[in-house]
Amino acid sequence: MAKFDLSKAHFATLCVHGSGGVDPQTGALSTPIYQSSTFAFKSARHGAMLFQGEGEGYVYTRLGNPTQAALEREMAFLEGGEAALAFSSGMAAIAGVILNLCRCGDNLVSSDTIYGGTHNLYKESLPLWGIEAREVDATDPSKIEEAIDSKTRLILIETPANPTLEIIDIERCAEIAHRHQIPLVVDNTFATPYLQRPLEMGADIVVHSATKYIGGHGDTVAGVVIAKKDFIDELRARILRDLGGVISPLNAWLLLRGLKTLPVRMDRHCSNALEIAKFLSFHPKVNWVRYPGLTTHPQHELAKRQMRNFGGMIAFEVKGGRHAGEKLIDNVGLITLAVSLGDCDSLIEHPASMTHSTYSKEELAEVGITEGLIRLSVGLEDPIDLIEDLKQALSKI
Ligand code: LCS
Repeated sequence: MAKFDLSKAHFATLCVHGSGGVDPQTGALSTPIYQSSTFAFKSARHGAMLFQGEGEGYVYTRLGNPTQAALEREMAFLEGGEAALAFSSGMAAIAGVILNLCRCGDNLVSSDTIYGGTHNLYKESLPLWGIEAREVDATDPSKIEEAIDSKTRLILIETPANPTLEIIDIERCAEIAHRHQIPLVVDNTFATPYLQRPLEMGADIVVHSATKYIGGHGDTVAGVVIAKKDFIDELRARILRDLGGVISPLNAWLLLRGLKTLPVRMDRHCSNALEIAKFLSFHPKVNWVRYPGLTTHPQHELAKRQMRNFGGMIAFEVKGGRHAGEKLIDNVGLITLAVSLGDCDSLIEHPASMTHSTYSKEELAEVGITEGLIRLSVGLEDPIDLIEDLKQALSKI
């Protein structure tokens, strides 16, 4: 059979074929789930060689597994990176990157509006290991530069940001990072590589909570890091080997299956979200709506420049603040009241008391997560039904 050169393939083709295609041994179309903890060596010498990092072959699933490798190959393709490493969760991926770059006494500079779990890592755990996280308003990249000193080892930004949907200028942050000879890490969870490719804009490392759009079906917790091969090799040899946050073969396979439909799902998430954002903007009981695709979004022009489309996440506040917002989320029927995001099912939640309850009251106010802010992850249902559900819930306020 003729061979297709995947290096010339377009994004949707890579989503379907990027993991390596048909299994050469069995002809299986779907990547096999290598549900094995260990792998037999061909001889004592072969085993000893693999332990020295020489020769081809697998040793033990904490160090690598063929299903995990297929996922990593595909994620590297999709982000346009040299290599990738999968983790057991997005938090394991983020903590792994930080611990691989920082030693006791070092610091990192980060955007201040980020997932509440990452903020908790910064505030509660990193200080125990002597690492300081400096959180600044990165919508003004000069604030990042002001916070950098000789002990700064990385810049980490999340864009679009969870949950305010702030957009941060990746190219400008990369330029600052490189002037100071440190890497820029971008959490690309909200956008996915279909909507935004940070490495092409100068970022050095991309991290994902693959739990979200990469998996896409609300059934898997996982993380992925994409970077240069040297960095990934070190991350595998030190962080994965010693801290052990490995993805299971079954979860790697679930992500591979999810990836096959990523562009189709993202197109629908984006069109549904735009329709709902417009509906909410014109509703008399809604105070404000934040969606990067609306011209009213303060960084709409930047979002247009660095994203292909604007994603499936919306933040909004109803008139009457927190109390009215609670009434709304208690009255939706089709939309599910739950954290997480990026699933086929639409999910709604209240960040100040849920995903971002790790921020103090003062911190919430400072980064613009208002008491009344409601976060909506727009799913793949018919938008008419979603609007109907929001309409009836709004009528109860
Ligand atoms: N990065 C971002 C942007 C996230 O939204 C999350 C999780 C993580 C990293 C951590 O990934 P995990 O370990 O959960 O795979 N965000 C969540 C959220 O907003 N609701 O529930 C989890």
